[in-house]
Amino acid sequence: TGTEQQGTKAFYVTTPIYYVNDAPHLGHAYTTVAGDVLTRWHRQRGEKVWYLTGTDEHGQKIMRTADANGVSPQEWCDKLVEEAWKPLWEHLDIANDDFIRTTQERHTARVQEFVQDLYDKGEIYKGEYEGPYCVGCEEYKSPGDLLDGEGDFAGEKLCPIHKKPVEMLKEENYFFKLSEYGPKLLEHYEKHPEFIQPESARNEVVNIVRQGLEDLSISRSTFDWGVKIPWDDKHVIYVWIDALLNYATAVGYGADQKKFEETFPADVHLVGKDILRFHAVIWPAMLMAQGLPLPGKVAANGWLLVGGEKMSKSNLTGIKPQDLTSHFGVDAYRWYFLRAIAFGQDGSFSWEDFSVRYTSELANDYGNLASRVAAMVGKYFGGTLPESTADGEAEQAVKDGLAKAVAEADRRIGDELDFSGGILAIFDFIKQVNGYLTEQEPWKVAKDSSDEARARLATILYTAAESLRACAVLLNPVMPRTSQLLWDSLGAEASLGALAGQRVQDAGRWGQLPAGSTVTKGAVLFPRLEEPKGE
Ligand code: ME8
Repeated sequence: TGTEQQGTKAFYVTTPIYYVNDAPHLGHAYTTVAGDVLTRWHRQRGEKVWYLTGTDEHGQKIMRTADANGVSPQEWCDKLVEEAWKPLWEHLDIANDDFIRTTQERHTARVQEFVQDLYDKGEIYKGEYEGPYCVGCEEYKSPGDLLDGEGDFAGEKLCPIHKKPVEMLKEENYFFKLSEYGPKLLEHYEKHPEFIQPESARNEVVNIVRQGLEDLSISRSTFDWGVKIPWDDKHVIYVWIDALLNYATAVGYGADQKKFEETFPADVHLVGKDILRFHAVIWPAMLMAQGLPLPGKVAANGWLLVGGEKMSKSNLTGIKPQDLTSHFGVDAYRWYFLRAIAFGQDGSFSWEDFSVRYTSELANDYGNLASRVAAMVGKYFGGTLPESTADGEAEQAVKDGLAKAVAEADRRIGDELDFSGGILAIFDFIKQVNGYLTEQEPWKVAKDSSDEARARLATILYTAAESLRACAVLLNPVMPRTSQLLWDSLGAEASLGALAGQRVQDAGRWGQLPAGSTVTKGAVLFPRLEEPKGE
């Protein structure tokens, strides 16, 4: 971007690295889009940013899926990554800076070093473990958390998340002395109330740790699809230890000290609430054990629900992200889930709700405003943006409204990860500008050819166009394609330069779009939706 300062630490954001046992669904895309909007926002603050995503490729779940499909685990992962995961992120305009795969040498070699180091420090010992294990979660469960099976599963104990039977496993394992880190973790949560977001997630974690932590089994010896324990190759490293370390290995841990120091630790780990314990308990304890700095924040998003249940690979009810983008478009897709669901809470997706919001907020409020303003500048001023010379109270109210929207969106999206609140602030401003036009009635003012009326008309249209200039900047992290169309239609590229170079926090500085800009009626920002095709 040309704005990156050498030597300063990047604002570093991660998504979970996703299991490649199947193709991505709406839930994975939800977290990844949120991270993309957050990092685009910070880039547009002029900060140096690093956005990481990737795939988690080891463990039993992947191994069994590959077996069932008659290919090796590596072949399976390669195929899924290249044919499903990477193409989806490209399709959704995800601007990640790197994509880590846990089967890459740059990762596995460093994972071994990390674990060896902990072993040498006496943080790891050999012991035996027996307990119920859920392969879906790749996690030993507490017996008290299990559900009683019914019907086909009568007499069996079920994982509360996957609703599938757990397996009793007994293994000789290596253990990490997690139990010793409880007090230090509690102290950290206490000192850094912002460490876990939202509040409900923080309370949940504090409760877990207060109840006392057990040592964590960090190796498996009953299968071999994983990173080998360096001092005992009958064992592979537990997939979660392997996976969490991606956040360090991807940014140069043990390999590129400069890169590592300029990036690590993450400012924000975005995670679903199902994997909060790994990120807010185990991961910081691993870092403490190595004397490495802890992340700034673990932000848990809620679940996208289908029929009241967590949307997952098994109960997808057939909706792929592409099924929605082909109907609503990529930008509307990126916007919808962040707009409609309070980040951190669960939310139900519905086709109807998406359609209603698309039509009222995107097409009517935002898209129509843009096309009306461009049409009027064309009709009354030959497509050349006129100068604003008759500013009064009504214009001041618009300027004040914009300043408020900018401050609020910047705080909510950039600092608080309150995407819906930030987007709402911008759309409230859009409503205000629509209301301004309705009151000022430029189409009536245009009927009067006096100098005074022409000056009013020029002022009204300038005010609306300059407001749209700011909207294009503020909504660029959320809807980059639409913002570019609007930017082009305002003639802003020629006078103000690239959209990506516009600072979000400066978007409210009035008068940036110069009079004389060539305004054209560009493509329709949000086309009318087709009737959904019947089955
Ligand atoms: O847990 N609603 O991978 P995973 C919202 N490999 N978000 C959802 C969701 C839903 N219904 N379903 C999935 C793993 N997600 C591990 C992570 S990280 C070191 C290792 C999102 O493929 C959410 O972010 O099961 C969740 O945490 C993640 O996908 C889990 O993806």
